[in-house]
Amino acid sequence: MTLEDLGYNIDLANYRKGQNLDPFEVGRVISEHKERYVVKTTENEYDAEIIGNLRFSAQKRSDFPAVGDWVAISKYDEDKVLIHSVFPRKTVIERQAVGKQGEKQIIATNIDFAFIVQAVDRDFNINRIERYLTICNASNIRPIIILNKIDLINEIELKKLISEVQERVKQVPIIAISNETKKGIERLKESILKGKSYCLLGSSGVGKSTLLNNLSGRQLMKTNTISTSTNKGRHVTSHRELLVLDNGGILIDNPGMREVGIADSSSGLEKTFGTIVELSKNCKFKDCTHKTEIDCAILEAVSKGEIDTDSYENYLKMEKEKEHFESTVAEKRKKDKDLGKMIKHFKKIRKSDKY
Ligand SMILES: Nc1nc2c(ncn2[C@@H]2O[C@H](COP(=O)(O)OP(=O)(O)OP(=O)(O)O)[C@@H](O)[C@H]2O)c(=O)[nH]1
Ligand SMILES: [Mg+2]
Ligand SMILES: [Zn+2]
Repeated sequence: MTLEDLGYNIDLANYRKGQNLDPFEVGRVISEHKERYVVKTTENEYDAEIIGNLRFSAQKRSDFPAVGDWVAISKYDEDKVLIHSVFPRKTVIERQAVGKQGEKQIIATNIDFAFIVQAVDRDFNINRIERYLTICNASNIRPIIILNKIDLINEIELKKLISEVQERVKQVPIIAISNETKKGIERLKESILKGKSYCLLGSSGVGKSTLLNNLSGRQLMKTNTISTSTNKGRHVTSHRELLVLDNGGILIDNPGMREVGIADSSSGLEKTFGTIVELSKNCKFKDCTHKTEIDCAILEAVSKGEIDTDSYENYLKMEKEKEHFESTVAEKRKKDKDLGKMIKHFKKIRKSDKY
């Protein structure tokens, strides 16, 4: 195995040189669990921890290594390494951290393509597809929609679902598969490119890990073996994991996500809802909210049926989440600044007290 097999490229090599990181080994983070990492190199998989300096200088969660990251490491034991630094990320797929307003959680880094997996049974939801598209588009990750479990429906039902998706989501490939009958798996396998990194996204139970096992031809990931009807909402995959397939594709499995909150994804929304954003330039008011205003180009297009009503509502909802995220971040910054001022003020008083 070479570093290139893990996704290493010329940009990373140049960075390594520029930063004088040659004395260190490099590897890729393939799993993360509570600040313990597994780093894969050409030779081995190591248990890894970050050096104190890196922890000390980290200001936010995203300064810590994440699955998909390239890191500079040094060996200190047979199969243990220390992480000294994280290479700049080419792409980051992230969401609003669950339960932590104004904070982001990284799902994976340095991803080229994302498989947005939905099962065609009760999981099917185009609003949620648009949500995943938004977090992919925010970082130039190319999305591919996978409709799984097509063994559960007939041809006509499948055709209907596909055209429903195509109605709202333009220019994103859709691949229909079944892990059960293996239909579509070969086609999907052939589309996977050597040296490119793929991330599997989707709710719990849609069959991400089963798909990964099918693509690799091995039982690498634990999957849900209990009947799904008695097993609602139980996650089987507990953390992210990176695997290299025989055909050279690099795949990252994820635990299912219940919430895909939008953070500061302006560019993601713009790209996902291109028509809506483009049309908004024709609204009469510059700060049009597209809800009640007169001469709103978007409301007009919705009433004419040129824009799908569900898509419009979904866009407004995510736009609101984005604004909420941004204002929470701004508030936090202001608080920190005020606190800083206060500390300065008290220091001054204490100083003058001495005399
Ligand atoms: N009928 C049918 N069942 C499938 C298919 N693919 C997966 N399953 C079943 O769906 C269940 C969940 O599969 P997993 O692969 O564990 O799902 P997951 O997306 O990895 O779930 P989390 O790890 O919890 O996020 C298992 O019982 C699988 O056997 C399929 O194509 N058809
Ligand atoms: Mg899984
Ligand atoms: Zn408007």
